[in-house]
Amino acid sequence: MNKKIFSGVQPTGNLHLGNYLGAIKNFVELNKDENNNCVFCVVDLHAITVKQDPKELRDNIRETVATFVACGINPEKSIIFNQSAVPAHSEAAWILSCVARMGWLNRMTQFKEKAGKDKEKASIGLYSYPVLMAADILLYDATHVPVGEDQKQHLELCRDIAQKFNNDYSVEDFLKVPDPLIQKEFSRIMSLKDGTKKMSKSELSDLSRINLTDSEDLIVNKIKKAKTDPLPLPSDSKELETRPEAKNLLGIYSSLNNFTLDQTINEFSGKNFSEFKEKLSQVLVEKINPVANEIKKLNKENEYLDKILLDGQKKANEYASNKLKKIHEIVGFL
Ligand code: AQP
Repeated sequence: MNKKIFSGVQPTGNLHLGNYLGAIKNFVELNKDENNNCVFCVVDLHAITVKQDPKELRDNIRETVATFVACGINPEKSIIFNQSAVPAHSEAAWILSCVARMGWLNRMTQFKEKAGKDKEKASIGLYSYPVLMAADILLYDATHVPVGEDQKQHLELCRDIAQKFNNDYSVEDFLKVPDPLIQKEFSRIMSLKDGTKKMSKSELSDLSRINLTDSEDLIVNKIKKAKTDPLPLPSDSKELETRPEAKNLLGIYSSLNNFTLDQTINEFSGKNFSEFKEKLSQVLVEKINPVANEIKKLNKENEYLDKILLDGQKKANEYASNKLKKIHEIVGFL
């Protein structure tokens, strides 16, 4: 079956191992299949839901494109663009926000986590961003959306919004209800400092994550300092339920090598963390070093990166503005 793939990444800083293993690795595989039409969006409108420095934001937009290409996404075989360059996203988001219900948005756990205790001071954009995300996806008739596990709830909301729009306006199947593509295993990579917290760009401590631009020394150092527990590595995956840091590190090793968790457990059962960490650092350096070098090289090629964005914008704009035009007709705008 031909798949229409849409996914987005926020240009909010260095992309990290969680973004790579949870999402971008999957983008690359989907992009290799000639039957798929892939749209990868740098979601800069999402980024400004929390304060951004304008100069850093511009740099981060380009660096996100550089990271896509360095990881293996082919810009000739996919549409890569930044969200703010296609106005249909913001317009469709407004229309869909009149379809979405407050009760649905009130259930979004990511808002609760990101807004923290002082919800009153969070931006309205942070609250309503899942509706913009729904617009992003629905404008391209995406059939499949590859995301990390943390985005599952937002994808469900997107499906609900699509179905309600189709029902409210009696336009069966007009907005395509997309399926999430979430990896079965290792879809949520956790912080190196706390195995119960997601690895994240916005976490203050850089030691909590492996950035895709980290040098060999930094990677080795971060893995050395990664939190563990005093026990030897387990022989059974059940034991990992109460050992989040061990589970996370073994998961990272498995995902990088395309092993199952059980294969990795068999390899290291009874061994101590120092031996395992050495192997983990090795494979991380092997996988990340070439990507880091490529990102650094591409970061100096602004003209090339801007051309990718401009080409992508033209194609994305044509598709999205056509879909928006139909939405206008359905809603009753003149
Ligand atoms: N820790 C993670 N494990 C697995 N997947 C992850 N993703 C993010 N973190 C992990 C997936 O990466 C894609 C892009 O995410 P994003 O950058 O748009 O936003 P995010 O999920 O909010 O990522 P961060 O790092 O936590 O960013 P900040 O700190 O800026 O909010 C998504 O598919 C996401 O699931």
